Amino acid sequence: MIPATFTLTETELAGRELSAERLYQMCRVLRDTGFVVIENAIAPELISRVKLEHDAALDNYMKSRGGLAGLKDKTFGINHVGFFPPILGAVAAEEIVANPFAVQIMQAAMGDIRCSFVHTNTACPGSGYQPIHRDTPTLFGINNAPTPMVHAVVNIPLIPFTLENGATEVWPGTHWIVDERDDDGSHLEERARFFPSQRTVLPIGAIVVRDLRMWHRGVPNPGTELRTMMAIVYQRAFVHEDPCNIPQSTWDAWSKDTRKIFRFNDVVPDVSHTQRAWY
Ligand SMILES: O=C(O)CCC(=O)C(=O)O
Repeated sequence: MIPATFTLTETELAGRELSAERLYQMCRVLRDTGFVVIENAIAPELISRVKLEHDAALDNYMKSRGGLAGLKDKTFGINHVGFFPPILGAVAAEEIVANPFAVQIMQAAMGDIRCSFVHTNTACPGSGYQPIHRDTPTLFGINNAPTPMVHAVVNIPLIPFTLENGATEVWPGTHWIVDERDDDGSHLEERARFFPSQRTVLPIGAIVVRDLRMWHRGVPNPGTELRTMMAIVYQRAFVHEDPCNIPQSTWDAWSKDTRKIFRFNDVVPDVSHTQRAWY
């Protein structure tokens, strides 16, 4: 188990809420290391439904692009597929897109937040190493002083993540390293050789809240099963990113609190709901 891991108590699970003390601890771990893991935040039955629906949508998408062969040289790293699943059904469940524990942590860390996109990363069998990267540049390109966290991603594994099937590699503490521009990433590869990394070994039901600046990479999945994680990106509400649109039926099913996080997103009839695609 990775050190930055917490297990929810029965009381927290029943109340869908962290106590002030636990929230403080989790936010401190997130601030210190760049990520925090809750190992039992989501019911495994819901993850099974998300996986079924997601994999069917991913399969359609990949077929429409000629499969892995058609995506060759277009993905970020060999056989690493980035996909925007339709925000419908189990994928759109509030436990997934506005997980109460993740939201509590992110709101404590960043104040008012919005969600710009709902995405997944799949390390397909035969995947290679991605370049070490951050998912966002530093705010305003400021490279001589770290700012507080502005963007966070919530990762949710759809199968257990193991050392054997391609658990993401992360470099704790690197969200604070902002002394050089890293537009081309090459100095991250060089510096990471001298910096300890961890693999995000995770059970089903886990969530990871990660500062988007943290160095990380997708790694080989030599197995036979797709290794997918949801990657849902949130940011401080004053930061504009092009938001994904939301199908009306999904919007109608959401609570006031979830709608607040998606209030900058257009709501469209279900038939007009289009997710973006990298290719
Ligand atoms: O899938 C992973 O383990 C990491 C993916 C990733 O970091 C990316 O595609 O930007």
